[in-house]
Amino acid sequence: MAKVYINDVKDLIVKAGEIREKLALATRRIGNVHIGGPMSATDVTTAIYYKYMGFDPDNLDDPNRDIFILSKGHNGILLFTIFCDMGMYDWDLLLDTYNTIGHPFGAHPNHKRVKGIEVSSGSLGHGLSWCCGIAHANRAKNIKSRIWTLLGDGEMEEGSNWEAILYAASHNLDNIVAVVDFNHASAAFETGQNQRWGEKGGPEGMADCFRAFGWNAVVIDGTNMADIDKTLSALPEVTLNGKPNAIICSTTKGQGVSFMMERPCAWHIGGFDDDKLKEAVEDIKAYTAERLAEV
Ligand SMILES: Cc1ncc(C[n+]2csc(CCOP(=O)(O)OP(=O)(O)O)c2C)c(N)n1
Ligand SMILES: [Mg+2]
Repeated sequence: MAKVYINDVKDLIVKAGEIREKLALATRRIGNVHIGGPMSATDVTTAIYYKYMGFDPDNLDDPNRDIFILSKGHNGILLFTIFCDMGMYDWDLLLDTYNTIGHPFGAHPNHKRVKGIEVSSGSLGHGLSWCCGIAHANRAKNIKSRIWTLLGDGEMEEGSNWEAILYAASHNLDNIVAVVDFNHASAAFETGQNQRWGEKGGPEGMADCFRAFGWNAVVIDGTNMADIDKTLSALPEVTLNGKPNAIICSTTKGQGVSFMMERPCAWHIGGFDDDKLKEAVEDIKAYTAERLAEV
């Protein structure tokens, strides 16, 4: 049975705040972690895992389950934190062993070593191709679950994505949902410095590119849980013969922590000392309270 852990938008906002605080703590304890991307992707990933994909740690082999592929694999700490929050792993074990040889939690997720990880990732630009393969296999078995993938805006400059995007639409793989965390920065560049998206540039331009390749595409405020919730609940039913769906989430790298949002490229990877941790946690609490007040 597909599980819904959290239904209410306010409760999803609270959960996203908790996940961000845990990410901040992880950044202090681990010392050096990809943090800007996980912070910006927290809201949409929380909504997907706790409400929309029916994620069930006790039924990870269920052939009818939804599948989530973290195409931007460098954000693995976000999934590991969610898994710990769901009780699948011990939180202290994660923080004590992260990125240590001989232990399961690498900086990038390893499918062979961490249950819940469907596909090992880290080399950018492959999630969508995986989606195409799994989507075909499911269609052959008449399985109508969704195949989700989370991509970065920088990652979208990888040409392999666009092969998969063209392929998915050509083959009517409407069981695929591509979620792009458009946080306006890659590792060292503001988005748009390397490549401009369509006529308009930015998230709207990227959505036009998806549409030109035959997808349904929407741009949403990826920091607004009510928008995220509305969009995910309105995804068209899977028919196994329609258009794939793209959701471009406009966010800021480091979302929720002002010193990171002010210098997004400086916070692709980083570590906190005690002062930075305190500042980050205070910010996250204030940010979460503001978000709650809006709904
Ligand atoms: C094929 C490949 N090229 C380069 C890298 C190195 N790299 C890791 S993260 C990153 C930037 C990714 O930016 P984005 O997709 O926007 O991710 P986010 O901002 O969400 O962290 C790069 C270039 C990689 N992991 N894989
Ligand atoms: Mg980015």
